Amino acid sequence: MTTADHTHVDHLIVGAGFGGLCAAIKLEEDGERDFVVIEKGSGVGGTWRDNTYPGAACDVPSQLYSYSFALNPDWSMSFSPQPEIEAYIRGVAEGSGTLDRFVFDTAMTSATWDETQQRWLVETEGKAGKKTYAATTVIAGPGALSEPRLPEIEGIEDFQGEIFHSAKWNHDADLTGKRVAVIGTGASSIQIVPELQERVAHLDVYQRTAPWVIPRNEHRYTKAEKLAFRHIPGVQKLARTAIYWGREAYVPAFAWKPKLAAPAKAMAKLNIRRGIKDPELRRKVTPDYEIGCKRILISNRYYPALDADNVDLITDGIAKVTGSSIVAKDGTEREIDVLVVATGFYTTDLPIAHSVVGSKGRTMSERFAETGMSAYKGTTIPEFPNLFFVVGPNTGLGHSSMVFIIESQVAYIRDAIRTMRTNAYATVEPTEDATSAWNDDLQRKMGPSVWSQGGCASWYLDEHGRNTTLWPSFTFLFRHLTSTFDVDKYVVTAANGQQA
Ligand code: N01
Repeated sequence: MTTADHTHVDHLIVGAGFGGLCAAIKLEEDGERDFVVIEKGSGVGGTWRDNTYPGAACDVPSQLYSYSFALNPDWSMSFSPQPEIEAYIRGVAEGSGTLDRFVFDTAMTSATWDETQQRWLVETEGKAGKKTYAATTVIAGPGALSEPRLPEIEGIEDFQGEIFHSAKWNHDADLTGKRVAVIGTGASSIQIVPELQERVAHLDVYQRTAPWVIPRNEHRYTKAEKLAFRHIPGVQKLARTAIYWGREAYVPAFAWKPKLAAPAKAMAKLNIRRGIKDPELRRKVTPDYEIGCKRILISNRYYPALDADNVDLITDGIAKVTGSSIVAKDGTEREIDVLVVATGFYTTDLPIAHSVVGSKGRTMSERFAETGMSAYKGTTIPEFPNLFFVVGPNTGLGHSSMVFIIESQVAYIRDAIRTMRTNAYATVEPTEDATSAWNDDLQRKMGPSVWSQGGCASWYLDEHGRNTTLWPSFTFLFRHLTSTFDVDKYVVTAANGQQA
């Protein structure tokens, strides 16, 4: 329905990545067809559409990195390259019958709770201009790793050569035979570095903190395996289940008993010895904190690339960037043509939180400044009625597939919407008590874990050192806790505005 200045919809979904698409498909299945998906990019895929850098691939096994309702027997590798994942998501979207309600190249600029209408007024801006939606619910799936973070380095804005972030790769820039620098040594960088090493004249890699890198146990699926996945009932599910439980077995090591992580650490050290001959370089790349504290990376090619003659690893820190060079803190200046900034994303200061205004008239980030970034079950937040996050606070994983978490959250949201329909509730909003109890318990579990106490700084932690991004336990537990909408933990109102 469209009134003079608003288009009314039952549900407005923000983002067309794995999360937003899953929500759209499941709403459709429930007959909740009055929804719109607002997506700032020009297609589905989220992070898998944006991260097209050379070497981009998943570090979670392919079998786990798909929806449970759309298994893919055709993965080519045990860890999928980015183009295959993007194509997979596109294929699922095209087969879902929901794409007619996706609005691409359009960003949500603000969402404000309107108490009178008991709706979200969502302003959007895109190719077709500005538009306001009045939505009963907002399902926010903007992604936890979607807003590139640029480093604050003196002079970087004056650099005259090509400069781009890993998540915004400039494919028009020909790097062949160039002098290139990469800042950062996280998951993106270690995939980029081996690709660039083969192509550029010289590569400088600026490492602030060494990552733990274990071997990538890569396997190309044979024709026979693919046929079995496709035609023999249960084979692919079995493979998926075995990998799932293998991953869950990491949790006790990282969450409670760091000694159990010793084999992973030994594997990573062996990876260094195998990949690097130079003892000084081996020393530089050996981390000084517990394995798992930052995301554990996987690569067979990163260390050999660093050891190549045309690569320098610089660990002295960056003093400044000039028009054509980087000056390290020891004063050494290195001329470059191209600067790749692989410095990660805004994770603990979610950009969307700045533009969502709740029932108390303050933004979500103003609330978070007081409470820390937190939600009830990673999904709902007091003051923000009828707003549901997919991949919200403390739902990230250091060990397994986010698609599992996404499906769990979407199941919870579906049940919430069913509950609202069945009981004619106009609004649902988690209580402050339930939210703080959930988060106190979560932080208690997080406390002793390597994700919080592993002796490193990481994107998991906020500026107070509090881990607001990861789920600190088994994923099956998260699934269990989100299996039904627990309305008793919510303040609910009926359509007349009275508490129900
Ligand atoms: O980003 P990061 P990423 N000066 O934040 C350094 C997922 N992912 O894009 O460690 C100098 O991990 C920073 O140094 P330090 C995955 O979840 C998945 O690589 O903070 N250096 C670090 O080395 C991953 O964890 C895949 O000291 C600076 C690097 O930049 C997440 O995305 C592939 C700096 C940033 O590493 C993010 O990975 C890629 C500065 N001012 C990514 N600022 C898969 O395979 C930052 N750094 C699925």
